[in-house]
Amino acid sequence: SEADPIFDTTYDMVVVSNRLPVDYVGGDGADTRWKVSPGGLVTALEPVMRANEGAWVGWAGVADREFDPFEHDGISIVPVPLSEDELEEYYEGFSNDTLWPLYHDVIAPPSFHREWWDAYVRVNRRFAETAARVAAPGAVVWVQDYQLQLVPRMLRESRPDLVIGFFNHIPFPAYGIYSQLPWRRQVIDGLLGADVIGFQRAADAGNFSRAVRRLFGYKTRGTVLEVPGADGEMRHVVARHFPISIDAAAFEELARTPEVQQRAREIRRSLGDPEVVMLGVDRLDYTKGIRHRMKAFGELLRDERLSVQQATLVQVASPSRERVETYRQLRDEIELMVGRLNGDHAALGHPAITYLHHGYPRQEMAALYLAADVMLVTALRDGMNLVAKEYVASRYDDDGVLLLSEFTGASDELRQAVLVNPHDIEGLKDAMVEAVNMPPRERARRMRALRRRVIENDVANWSATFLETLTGVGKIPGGVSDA
Ligand code: GDG
Repeated sequence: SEADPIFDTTYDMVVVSNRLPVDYVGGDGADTRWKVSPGGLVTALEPVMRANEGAWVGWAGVADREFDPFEHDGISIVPVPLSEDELEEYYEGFSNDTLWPLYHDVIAPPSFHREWWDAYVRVNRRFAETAARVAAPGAVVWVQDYQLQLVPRMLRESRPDLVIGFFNHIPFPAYGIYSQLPWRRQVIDGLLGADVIGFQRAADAGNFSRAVRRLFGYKTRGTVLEVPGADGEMRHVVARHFPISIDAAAFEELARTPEVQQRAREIRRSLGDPEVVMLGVDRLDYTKGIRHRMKAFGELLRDERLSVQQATLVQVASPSRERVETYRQLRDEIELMVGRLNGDHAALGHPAITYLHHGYPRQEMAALYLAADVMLVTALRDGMNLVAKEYVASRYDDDGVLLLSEFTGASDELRQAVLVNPHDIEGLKDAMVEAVNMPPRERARRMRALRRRVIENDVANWSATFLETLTGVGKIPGGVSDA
């Protein structure tokens, strides 16, 4: 494959993320088949990548396979291989069973294993080396998320000419929690290799800066951190929030198609035409508060504050991280609860809860959003929560109630939602009843305000703001000016 010219090409813009924007779906050689993965990051960065002829460095979603770089839909794809062992230790282990629970306020206990850490370092180095190989002199490299926190430092060491950004999609915890991490200094040092470190909420950036002060004693002024460089000079690193969003116009457009509207009516009919359809859409993850919302709903039925003729709950829980033990346990607990709830409260033709352990196409998601009178987002901790924004973007009819946990990043922006503390089951029950009974005028007033917010700050805005900050910093030697 040395003859492949794409190997020798370098790029002015490089995105690095654990997963590529395409998944390997089978075949070999010339017959290798790829499918665009539906993630929001792809939509966010596609236009930027096309405009800058960028390259995307990441894993193809299948272990023990190597692929040559190739072009897909105007974007250069540079696959990074992972072995089955690395998948277990770096991805399922350190990323999803150490960092994920730790960064989500230890809702589940994090596991600390030294072999997992070793694999994390090794795999981060491979990503960094691959990015360094394809980055042109002075290129902008944008590293994504908690799986790759060591990449910024590794890149800076091998390629001090690069402008390096990092965005953390999940929360950054308070120091009292973060400090449990045996490798807490290495991770922060890894991140500090970047010029700009982005977070979802101002609180996350604040937690990060405090950890930098506590562990390294570096000075911080607002969002600017003073970090010693290789030459003894101070570098300025920016750590601030850049709340991510969605392609709001695309969701609205989808929701406006006759097919989706027809499907939304069908969904309601198939549920026995109840007065109120409540909806939850989450990856099956313990951070999402799925049990809390089911418990609250079950008690409302038990107490006869709601009936199954009046209200039904649809819970889409898309399969996630099924080889991690905590996720298997959670699935069993949820499925036990669903069975009990329906056994106790459902009537023929009137389910209490319709539980769907599937992923669905975007059209079906849009139809579900349109069919839902009340959207339940009860996460115990969530970096942003895009589902909340997708629901709002789909409701071009200015109807529907968003019930939203205070522990989501989205709640910083979506103040007109019915805000809840999901740990407070009584409060959650009251909020659900309030949402069910909300008068149409108030629903419309709130939804209009929510929509304004989501449409104004869409995902194009997010990436533009981040990249402007990054290139602004990179162009001034030594970082941002003191002015
Ligand atoms: C992480 C952070 C942050 C879900 N099921 C299906 C499906 N989805 C889509 C949703 C939404 C996305 O997946 C989930 O995004 P969330 O933001 O809700 O949550 P995480 O997956 O935990 O994402 C989170 C995000 O990164 C971005 O920075 O907001 O806080 O945890 O877009 O619609 N999509 C389809 N079928 C499904 O069954 N098509």
